[in-house]
Amino acid sequence: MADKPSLRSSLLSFCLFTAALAKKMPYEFIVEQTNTYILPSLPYGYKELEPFIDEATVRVHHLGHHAAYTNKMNAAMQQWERENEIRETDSVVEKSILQILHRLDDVPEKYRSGIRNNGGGYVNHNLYWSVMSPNPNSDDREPINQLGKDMVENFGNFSNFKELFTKEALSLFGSGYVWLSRDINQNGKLVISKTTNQDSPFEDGFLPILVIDIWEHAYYIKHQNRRPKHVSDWWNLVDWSSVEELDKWWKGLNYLFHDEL
Ligand code: MN3
Repeated sequence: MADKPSLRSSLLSFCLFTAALAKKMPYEFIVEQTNTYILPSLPYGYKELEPFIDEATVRVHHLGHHAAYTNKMNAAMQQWERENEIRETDSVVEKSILQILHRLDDVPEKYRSGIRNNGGGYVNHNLYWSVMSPNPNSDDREPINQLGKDMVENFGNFSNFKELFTKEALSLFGSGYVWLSRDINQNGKLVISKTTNQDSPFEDGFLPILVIDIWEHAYYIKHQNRRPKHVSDWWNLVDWSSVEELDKWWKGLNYLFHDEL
């Protein structure tokens, strides 16, 4: 007679099952302490951002560009870890990529540009995917709750904020990102900033809660050189409840940015 599964093994399978169901948001990966990061899966299907971002763009952006940054960052982290393994007290794997980018000057020069470009590329894309969601009916979306209030305090009203953010996105020269962040040096004040290439806002002590990717790879298949169209389409996809979740998530992680890092 076959044994009945014990309570303990039933519980264990249940936990494994629910853990598999509770999918992590892409931003949650960036605080892991490891030298091998994985490409997060997207919180929506490749087609689901249509009609604002087409399936072909999302596929190549995630499986091509984001995957390449992930692999190259891991290669750089592993090389750094391997070559420094003798210094047990300063192990790379004791810091997350986020902490490393926050203190980029501490990275030995030999690995710095690899980590800046590919580590930045990994983290920036994890954030980018996290704050969009499908909006096939073009519903109006605006921040509410505390973020909505802070936005009024900082920018007067939501449409002023949108206008300022759009202006930054259209005026950025070359490739980069525009961010809305909390400035940890100004008591969490909301700030709009730009970064070029794959630089991250962490170097400036900003905790990003919203980001648009304005590299041409983010829109060229659909819009060719029409960046304004990419920006106006993207506003439809911004998911303000995800932005608020990310904002709350950072509040729980403030300790990561204390000086003793
Ligand atoms: Mn990109």
